Amino acid sequence: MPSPFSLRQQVTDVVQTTPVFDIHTHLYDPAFGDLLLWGIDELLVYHYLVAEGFRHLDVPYAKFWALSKTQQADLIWDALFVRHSPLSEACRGVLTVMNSLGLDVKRRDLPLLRSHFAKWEVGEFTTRCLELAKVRKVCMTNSPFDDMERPVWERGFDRDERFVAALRIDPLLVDWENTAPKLHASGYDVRADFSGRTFAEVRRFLAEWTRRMDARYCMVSLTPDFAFPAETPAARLIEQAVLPHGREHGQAFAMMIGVKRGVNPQLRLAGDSVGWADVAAVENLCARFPDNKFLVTMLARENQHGLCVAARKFRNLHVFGCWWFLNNPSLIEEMTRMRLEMIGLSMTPQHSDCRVLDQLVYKWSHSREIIGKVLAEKYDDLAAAGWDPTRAEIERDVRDLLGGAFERFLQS
Ligand code: RAT
Ligand code: ZN
Repeated sequence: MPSPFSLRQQVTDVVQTTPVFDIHTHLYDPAFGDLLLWGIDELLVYHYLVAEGFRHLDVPYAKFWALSKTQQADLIWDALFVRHSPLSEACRGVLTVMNSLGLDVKRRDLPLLRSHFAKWEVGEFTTRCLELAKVRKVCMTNSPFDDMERPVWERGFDRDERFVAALRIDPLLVDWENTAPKLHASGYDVRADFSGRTFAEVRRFLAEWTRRMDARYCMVSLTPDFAFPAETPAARLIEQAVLPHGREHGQAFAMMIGVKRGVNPQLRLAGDSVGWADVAAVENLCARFPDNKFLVTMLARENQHGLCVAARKFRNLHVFGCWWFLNNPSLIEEMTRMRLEMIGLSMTPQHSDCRVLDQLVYKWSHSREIIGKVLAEKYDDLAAAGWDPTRAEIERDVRDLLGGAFERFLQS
């Protein structure tokens, strides 16, 4: 039997070194050009930091947004790193990135940090970040409704095989009234009142974009009041278009539930909030559509236990990630422990949700630290019960947690 120390050491080593498939990000294949964000200024104007920065800034919102990105970054740096210590998770993340890239953060010299970034070329920097974070594959978030992104898909490009696609359809499900006319204008015979060939045409739209993107799954974010069944456009479209499409193409449907969009619109992307949602909607979908696969993450801390219980009832439900306001060490630890205790290894404890390439480095190093710690405790408990986990078993399990279980679920 390995000593507790060496068992812990082994688990930590394996978690630190196993390459991860990051199953939800907002990063782009470098072929998308400027849509792939990277560098110190992008890190500083990340919306998590904008929200925190405004707590100290007394500049009017409109004035802030009228500034250049560099000027905005200057203000955030000053508010969150110079005038206060950068203790929050998002602030610490910036330091982890700089430090991992070998840059000296001690000098608190933003222009110097900027000058280091000026030396990088995006292709090399992509490889560097993926290597440092030990990320083997990144799933993008790809919207056919995005006017910047759509033309790139329509033109076609050479895919970087490290970046895979996910078909994001929020406007279709949560803003049907405004989306129906747009679909109609682009050649789909849909009607706002769902009459005629509407559902068949939405399926044609989903199938065409799935093919064009080679989308691994289809996804949406939903408000806390999401209900199923319901007489809402979202529920009707899910039942009559998204799920039939999923069954026909063997494609999972990902739901990110619990976001309240724009509670403070002045903050733009940083202005969204959280609300408790009813897990019954997820259970009803899983029960009624056993031939569909559902990937679910929920935003409210209070929903995590109910979601684990649901996953115990339905094998067509795969729980993933510590999303957004949950992506903090204390909550990742709590959620990872709860999930391991309730559903074992049949889940994906984390995704990064990165919007800036460099963030891969901090999001994964911070998460690996916690996943490793919780997992080590769990193997210790097994050892105490007379079960000797072997290195090969630990490696197998960690591969599962870092993307393997997810890939198997998609293929099942
Ligand atoms: O975490 C985030 O960056 C949010 O702004 C959202 O993008 C969220 O992750 C989402 O995918 O809707
Ligand atoms: Zn996201």
